[in-house]
Amino acid sequence: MSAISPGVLVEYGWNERVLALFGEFAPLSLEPARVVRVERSMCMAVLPDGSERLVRGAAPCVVGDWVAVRESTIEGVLARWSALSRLDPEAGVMQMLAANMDLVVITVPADRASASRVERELALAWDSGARPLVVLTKSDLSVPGLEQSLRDRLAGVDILPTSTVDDAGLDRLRAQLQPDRTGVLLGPSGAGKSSLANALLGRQRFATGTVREADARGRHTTTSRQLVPLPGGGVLIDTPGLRSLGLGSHVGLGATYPDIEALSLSCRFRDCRHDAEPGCAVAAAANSGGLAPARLVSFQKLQREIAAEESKTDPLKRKEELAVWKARTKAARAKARRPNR
Ligand SMILES: Nc1nc2c(ncn2[C@@H]2O[C@H](COP(=O)(O)OP(=O)(O)OP(=O)(O)O)[C@@H](O)[C@H]2O)c(=O)[nH]1
Ligand SMILES: [Mg+2]
Ligand SMILES: [Zn+2]
Repeated sequence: MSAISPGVLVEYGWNERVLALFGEFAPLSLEPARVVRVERSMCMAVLPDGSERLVRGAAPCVVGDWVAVRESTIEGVLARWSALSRLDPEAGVMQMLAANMDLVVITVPADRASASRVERELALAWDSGARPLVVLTKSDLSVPGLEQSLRDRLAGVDILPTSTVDDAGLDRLRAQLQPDRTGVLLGPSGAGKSSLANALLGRQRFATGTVREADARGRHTTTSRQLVPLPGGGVLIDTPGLRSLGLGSHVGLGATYPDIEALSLSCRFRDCRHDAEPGCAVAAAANSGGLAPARLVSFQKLQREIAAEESKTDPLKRKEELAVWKARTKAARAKARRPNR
């Protein structure tokens, strides 16, 4: 067995962990490579000598994947330690967006911050197996109190304000990725993901687009997912802003809503949905100011979305869902017949 020489892959995040994962392929005298871009079923991968090559294999690959190749054939995809996926709105199945990240950088534009979108992104980030970091982009446009109100709403999540106008927060973001961590940028179109990538790169590698005057929405400038090494260490994956970020049936909400999870231990019913059940500690907290009512609303929305996905695949769940809705309609009708109570 010849020694593996990772060459420039060190710049692309190669470390002891990847070396260990590559172990099973090493005796086959295959070369390690990292997928830096995906076009349809073909992957562009970077090799130890720094060259980029279109490679193909039996299994689909995704940006961030570590692969073992022979010429232009992928002989194996290394086990992924994290994978960011969303529900594909057209196919109705999970679509993998990126793999082998250590950090999911959730970008929230200060001029159009949506806490409920962040909560959805946090749920996907926690599900990926990587650690989420919320970055408040365009902090030069922020209004006083925005950062604090996001912090309050998101219950203890780290928030890092950044700006590519005055370079605020860039060193702290760099430090999160050094020396060999991979981060993926997630966020709405126009959030400033590509601008942030360019700022960390120190050059205009990615195209950026203006946002619409009227509503500060982006124009979907980025169209593919691309991985780049950062000067000074660390790796970043730029992605297009996605309109739809559906949660799959397997996604849990506990890590995104630890406050609600803790409160729910005091609900009367163990399977309480915090939706008008008697003895609900979560609803009580929302009524008394201990929990932002908007946070509970967005939790319930995501919970319903996950349940709907579950019922599509699990007939027993579907029956349970129907029973709940029947009981609710019955209760609502009974209430309507007794308007004075
Ligand atoms: N004021 C201000 N504007 C910024 C900042 N960062 C980016 N912008 C502007 O925001 C707009 C959108 O930036 P992009 O980097 O293209 O946004 P994106 O998230 O990559 O968008 P998509 O590729 O469409 O998903 C551009 O007009 C940028 O100049 C910032 O820190 N401050
Ligand atoms: Mg972009
Ligand atoms: Zn409850």
